[in-house]
Amino acid sequence: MKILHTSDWHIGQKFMGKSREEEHKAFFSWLFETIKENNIDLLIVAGDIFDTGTPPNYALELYYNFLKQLFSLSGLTVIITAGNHDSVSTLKAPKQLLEVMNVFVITSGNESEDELIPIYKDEKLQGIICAVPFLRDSVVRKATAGETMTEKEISLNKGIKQHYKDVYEKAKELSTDKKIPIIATGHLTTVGSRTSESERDIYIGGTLDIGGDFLGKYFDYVALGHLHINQTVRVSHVRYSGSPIPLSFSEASQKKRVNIVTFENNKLTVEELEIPLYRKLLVLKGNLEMVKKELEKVEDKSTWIEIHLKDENPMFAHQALREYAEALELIVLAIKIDRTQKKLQAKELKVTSLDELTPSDVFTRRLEVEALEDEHLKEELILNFKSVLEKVENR
Ligand SMILES: [Mn+2]
Repeated sequence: MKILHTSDWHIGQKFMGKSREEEHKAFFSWLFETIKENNIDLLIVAGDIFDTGTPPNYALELYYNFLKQLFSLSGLTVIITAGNHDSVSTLKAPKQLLEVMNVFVITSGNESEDELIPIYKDEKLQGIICAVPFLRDSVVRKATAGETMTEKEISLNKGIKQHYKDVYEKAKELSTDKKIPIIATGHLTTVGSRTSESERDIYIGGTLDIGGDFLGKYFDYVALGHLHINQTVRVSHVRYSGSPIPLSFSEASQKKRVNIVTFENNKLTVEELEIPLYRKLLVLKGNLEMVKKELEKVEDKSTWIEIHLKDENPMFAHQALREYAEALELIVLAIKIDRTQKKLQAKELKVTSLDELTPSDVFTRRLEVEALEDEHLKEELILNFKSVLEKVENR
């Protein structure tokens, strides 16, 4: 059995005002060819299909067109699980229709959904997939009034672990002794993994103590999503595929990959396949003269550039760089002024654009303006805001 594991497509992402449509199109056509050439039996997408709960129409069109294209490959099964960015209802709406095309969509992991998907080839059972989506708090934990944050954390951790144990037990039953691989998916931050700046914290105040060793104990392979860096988590069969395109400038230097997972006579091999980069993201650092020289070296005019400016005269340098980049026909999406500069005036701080901030960032910054001395109150406010935000985002 050959599996292609990918995640965090974030179709429809608006990146500092720019669309990622061309990059996603290029990725999908590469992915289609890759699936075909490698004779993939199963495609797993481990969450965050769309960037927001209400994706733009072009994003939905890309998604459905790609699924339709995959349907032309006979014998391919597709498993799609929801991430924290996805709206359960948006993903779920075409669930039954997609099943006709061998595409299985798992959105919440609550009792109404069957997370077990047996994979057959030539009428022989090849493996069982425990398709676990991003587990929302309400699915794994019964809220009790008056709980402290620590108590919430403990019961959340317990709930998630229990969920994985249960689904494993069911898979074991279904496999009835045959030595076939049992594979799980997941959308979470695990202990011991590396994060980039663009992944949101997904559980309110929740620090998970779930690591690769816990998941690896039960399953023969764990296809994870949420983190955008391709990596293994403590054991070599628990992995993140990472996102197919860089989703923030902090990911500019990362190689993007998918995992090709092969089980042959119960032996596992994983190949990390590099995805060709369609558009380069570039971060340049230094003072006016240094950045100017770096800009001159940029050959590919389609590159998206972010500048971290550290200059004696930031206002002047900022304007000069804008003009210089324009003359060179380069696309500079943001110029950030280094805050450690001495004598930085308040009016010069207006360099961060709203596009690079999450709602939580905005709230935290607004809070900084208030002269709140009670640190505890501040924390409570942030947690309450996150809780409201989660409800809005998970609608
Ligand atoms: Mn995510």
